[in-house]
Amino acid sequence: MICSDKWVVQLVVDQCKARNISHWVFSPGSRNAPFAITVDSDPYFHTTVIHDERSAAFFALGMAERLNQPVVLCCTSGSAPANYLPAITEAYYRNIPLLVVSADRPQAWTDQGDGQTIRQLNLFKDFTHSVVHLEDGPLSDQTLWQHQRETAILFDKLQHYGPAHINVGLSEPLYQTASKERTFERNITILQNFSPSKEAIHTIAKEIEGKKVMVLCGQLSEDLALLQALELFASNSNVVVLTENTSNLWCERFNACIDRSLNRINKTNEEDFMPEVLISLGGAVVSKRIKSFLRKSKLHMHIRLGISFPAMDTYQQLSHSLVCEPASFFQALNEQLSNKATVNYFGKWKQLDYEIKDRMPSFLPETDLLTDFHVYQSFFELVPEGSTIHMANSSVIRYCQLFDPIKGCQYFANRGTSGIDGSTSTALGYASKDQGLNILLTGDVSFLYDSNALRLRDLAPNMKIILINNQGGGIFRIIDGSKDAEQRNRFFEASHELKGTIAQEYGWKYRQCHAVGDLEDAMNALLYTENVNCLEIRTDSNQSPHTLKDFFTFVR
Ligand SMILES: Cc1ncc(C[n+]2csc(CCOP(=O)(O)OP(=O)(O)O)c2C)c(N)n1
Repeated sequence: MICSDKWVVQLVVDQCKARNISHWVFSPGSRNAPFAITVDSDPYFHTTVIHDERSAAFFALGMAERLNQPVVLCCTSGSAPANYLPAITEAYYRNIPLLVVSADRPQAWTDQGDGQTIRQLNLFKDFTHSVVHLEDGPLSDQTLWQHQRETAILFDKLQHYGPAHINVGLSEPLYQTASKERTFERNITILQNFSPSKEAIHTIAKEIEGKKVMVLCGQLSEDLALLQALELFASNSNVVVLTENTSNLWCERFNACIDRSLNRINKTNEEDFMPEVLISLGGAVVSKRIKSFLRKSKLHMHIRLGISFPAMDTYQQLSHSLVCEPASFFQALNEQLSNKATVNYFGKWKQLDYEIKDRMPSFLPETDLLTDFHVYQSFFELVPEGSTIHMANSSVIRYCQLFDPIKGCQYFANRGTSGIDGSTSTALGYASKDQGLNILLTGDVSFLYDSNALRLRDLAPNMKIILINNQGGGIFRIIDGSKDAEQRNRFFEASHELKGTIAQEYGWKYRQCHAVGDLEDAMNALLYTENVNCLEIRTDSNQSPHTLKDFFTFVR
């Protein structure tokens, strides 16, 4: 079959076909020629041609009403799409699904005196439920993902709510054709107010039966109902539940240290560990490794659960978003699963976890210098059950993911935007309304950034601070790229000689620790006595990344 050689044009047409949208009303012009060529060459489509865009749009409105399905309006650039506005306003207030596909110059040419070029992107902004701009250009994985995702969501909204607009920047030549070699369709279904009815859950239960299912939990508040439902769901041998400490879900069957486990998976065995079905819930996931692992996996489906950001496509394969409480989803699913042992996906992941757990205690850093790793190792051994742990961003939260969460502790971090600017203030604000022991683990840059918060000590007398001073942004010695960059020291790590003594000036009972030999005593003094409530631990910034690397090698 012949089509325009422009892949963005093929993508829009494929998306229409995938959703059974077959009626197009064209108004003649040059810029929209690639659409005319593509649609006209496919006998699946029904086309009507009307010169006057104003009339064409009302004509399409009538068609959509009679057919009870979306109709596409396609015109050239300039004042042409502006003439669609009256009909679009009518459609908007009556929920009639008209899709405007307006051809445009590439955005770079807007307001540059090129013929028939106006600011058309926002023409229908107030009277459509979704506006997407696509741009002609080389086909890259990232642009394809973005265009497919944005249009998939737009089509989902079009069918539920009414008019939508796709503006397409196209460059010349416009009339060149190609033979159709692939389809660019992608479907995302977003079910608002999803209620886990028997029928809906039955369909999902059938889809996932016998498949490798991974549940990935991001940041969540403690939720007993969810925990119980997930525990039961995890008893299926084809299910693995991955959590992070910020998920605040603890169960022996879950894998709570994702990076530690992924460290043992390599190219030769990764397929065995990749899921076929992904169910994700909660907010941000800390592990970068799991994100790239899942983007590489060939998912049969990805179901996203929860109320916020239903269209977020972190793993680039979102297929269904169910806007509902995750606990009620798993409760309903548990009632319908037969729990037949078909594939031991759980065992594979859990074995990794157990093997690492066995090896962890024998890892002793091969250095006399005090490193960041020593601090976390000691902290997770000594921290009292039931504490509330606040983690500042950058390497602190990443190190904390390497240790099994302590049962009964709660974990918090500003992972909405991962800023280093307010971790101390946030932790103090939380502690000021909490009765129990609150502990903040922070790096030196975050600590100094938010040092004004130290004045708030009296508002949260139950707060203890552990400042891990590696004399700069230690994270930049760990992450690929920055760790070897010539500019690392000055521009990224921004190393300094400042100390946390400022805490003393605000009345904190401050202690310093410089040596491995003093660590346990200092940590105990902070955690178990009234004598210290701010402990600064000076670690060796050169040695720390090496010890972290040694750890990963040791538990591989
Ligand atoms: C407001 C803000 N500015 C800049 C950054 C970029 N950034 C991320 S980590 C980091 C350094 C953090 O250093 P530190 O708090 O000492 O933690 P470490 O990495 O040493 O654990 C910076 C500047 C950010 N996340 N947020």
